Order: sequence, then C-alpha cells, then structure tokens
Amino acid sequence: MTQINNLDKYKKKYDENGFVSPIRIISSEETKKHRATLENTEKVLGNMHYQSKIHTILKSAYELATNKNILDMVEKVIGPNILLHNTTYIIKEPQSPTFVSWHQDLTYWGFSHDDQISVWLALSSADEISGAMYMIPGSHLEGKKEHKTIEDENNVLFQSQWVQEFDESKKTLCSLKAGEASFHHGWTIHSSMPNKSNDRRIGFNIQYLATHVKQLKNNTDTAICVRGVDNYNNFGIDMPADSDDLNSATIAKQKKLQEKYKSIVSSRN
Ligand SMILES: O=C(O)CCC(=O)C(=O)O
Repeated sequence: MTQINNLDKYKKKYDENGFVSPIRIISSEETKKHRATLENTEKVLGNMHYQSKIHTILKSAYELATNKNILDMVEKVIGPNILLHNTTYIIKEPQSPTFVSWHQDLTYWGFSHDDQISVWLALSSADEISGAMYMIPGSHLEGKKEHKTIEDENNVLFQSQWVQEFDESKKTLCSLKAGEASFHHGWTIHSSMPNKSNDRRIGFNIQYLATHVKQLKNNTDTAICVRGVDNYNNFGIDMPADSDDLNSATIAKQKKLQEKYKSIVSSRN
C-alpha cells in the first residue's frame, strides 16, 4: 500500500507556497480501477465532468475521498475534525479547448472561515500538454483578490471569474502522474490550460472543511464528517454511497444536492 512519509516537509511547503505537489496517493493499478469505475458510470449516465457530490452515488469516489494518505495530509493542514464537502471529476476531453481561468476557490463559496483545502487527484496523467494546473506560489498569503467576469464558453468555472492583478511570471506547473495529487489553499491563485493530448485529462477534485466552518449563503448545505468528530453540526449530513452499482434513488438525491451546490457557488451574495 502506498504510504506518505514526510508529512511535516509537505506541510512546510504548503504553508510557504499555498500548495504542495506532487504527492503519491495510490498506485497506478488502483488508479486504473477508479478510472474504470468512472468510465463505466459514464456509459450509463453520460459525461460526468463537473457533477457534484459524486461520493453520494459512487463508492469509488467515497473511497478516494476517505483515503488515509489524503486525510493525513488534510489533517496536517486543517486539523483533526474534517468534513467532506464536495467531490467532482474535472475532465478535459482529448484535444479539447476547455480551460480554467485564474481564480481563487474561496471567492464565492460562502464559508465563514478559510479552514478549507482542495485536493486534486490525477486519474490520468496531467502535464503541460494535457492541461495540468498552474499555481502562483505565495498568493494564498495575500487574501481575496478582485475577480472580473469574462465570459468564455470554454471556461470550466461556473462564474467565469478571473483574477487580473497578480504576477503571472511566478506560475508553477503542477504536473501529476496518475495516482498523484496536489493540495491547495482556497486563496491560492490557480488556473489550467486546454488539453492538447490524445488522452482524457481526468482530475478527481475533493473539498474538505474543518468542522467549525459555517456556510453563510445557505443554511441547508450538506457535508459529512470523515475524520474526528463534528461538535458543531453546521451542515446537514450527506449519505455516502456503499456501492458502485448505480441506484436511481441515490442518483435522484445527488441531482438535488448538485442543484443546491451549484446554486450556492454560482450566486454572488
Ligand atoms: O481541473 C482543473 O484544471 C482546475 C481545477 C481547479 O480549479 C481546482 O481544483 O480548484
């Protein structure tokens, strides 16, 4: 089993730069299994790009989101009591123009505190050609930046938000082999370019919060405690999937959760 050593070293890098990458999470064999689950699901449900709360319909997604290596690193950053808020596949098809504009995750999410961390686990290789993420080191220390709305049909982001004022010359590529992950802070400015490769670029994105964080935009938001204890109960509770067999009742619930999730992250107040 893959095990992370050097958690303290990774945490130091994370604190300095606002991200740490790459960290090996699972073997390439395990990664293939999770990719196959996603792609078998797509044969039934269609393209799964940017669907929310996937861990409520696929056990594979819940297994990844509760992976010990990931949670050990998350705990180092946000402490022992951890909520899983969202999981989503971010997929760029081969030779596709889709990209992600420079942004900070926390801008429109409505959270009371910034004790949040994003994990991006590669289910296929992510590099300069296939459209891996770029990060701006140290940008998490500068707080919230102004985002402009610049509509572009190829931008993956719900609000087409775009940070304009920052030093792009500092950008650092986070190349990942399948089964490796990057971890980034909610104020770290990041983006990604189109996929010019012949394979799908598949990221599995996972969002965690410390249990004391509140959702200020909507008091019916949901999450699930995946490590430690939740003494705050600020969120309703999501039910994790216990199988990869698709079930129409859980899919219907996930669609509702997704609608709510999208309405929260798409509104500006
Ligand atoms: O998948 C990408 O290219 C960008 C993902 C992203 O913005 C994020 O994980 O916060």
